[in-house]
Amino acid sequence: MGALADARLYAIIDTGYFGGRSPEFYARELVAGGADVVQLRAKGLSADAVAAMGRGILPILRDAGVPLIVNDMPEVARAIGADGVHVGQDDLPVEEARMRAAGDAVPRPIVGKSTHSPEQAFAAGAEGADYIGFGPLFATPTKPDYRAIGLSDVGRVVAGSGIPVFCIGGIKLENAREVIASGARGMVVVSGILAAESPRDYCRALKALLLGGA
Ligand code: 3NM
Repeated sequence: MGALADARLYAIIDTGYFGGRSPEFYARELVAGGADVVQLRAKGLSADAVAAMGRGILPILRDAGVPLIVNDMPEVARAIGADGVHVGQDDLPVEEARMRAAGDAVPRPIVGKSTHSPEQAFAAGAEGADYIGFGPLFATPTKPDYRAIGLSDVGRVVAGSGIPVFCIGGIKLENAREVIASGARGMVVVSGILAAESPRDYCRALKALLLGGA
């Protein structure tokens, strides 16, 4: 599996954006486009439904060495042998999430945490998170109740948090350069990728920007 420290493009298979295409389709596209980490996010679905979806995409991701993170549901991560779990500010503490997600297949799961201010970002590092999401940088319909925090703190959060930081929220190809210029090394893109006619090409273009080649 690619080291989290080297991961640049983090994609989310979010059931809210499927538009008739399957999770397996997305998993193949994301892998082909160079996504380094993939999360499964299925707000409002039952644990069984999320587990079934996870089991469908896990072999595709494993073959490519791309870790699968399950949003919010550590027991599902454990049941399917996913690589980790992602929690929000109002969810389980990091160590409890890690304990619940741990199993024979993955004894020390990755735990990521959403953060929405520099204070939360630094606290998540101290709490033992393996990585953080930092955002939403821009207003986004994918997380409608959150205030956009802008780019001004990105540089110091990336420099000071001590763990990988993935900027998130309203990032598209059109503004990715700006995000990178503000200090981002890694980013999460949801609707931009999933709604693209070719998610694979969209990922490739983002990855090229992140690697400084475009
Ligand atoms: N978490 P899009 S913003 C899932 O700030 C999520 O914690 C956020 O989706 C956070 O790329 C967000 O479609 C939505 O804007 C990101």
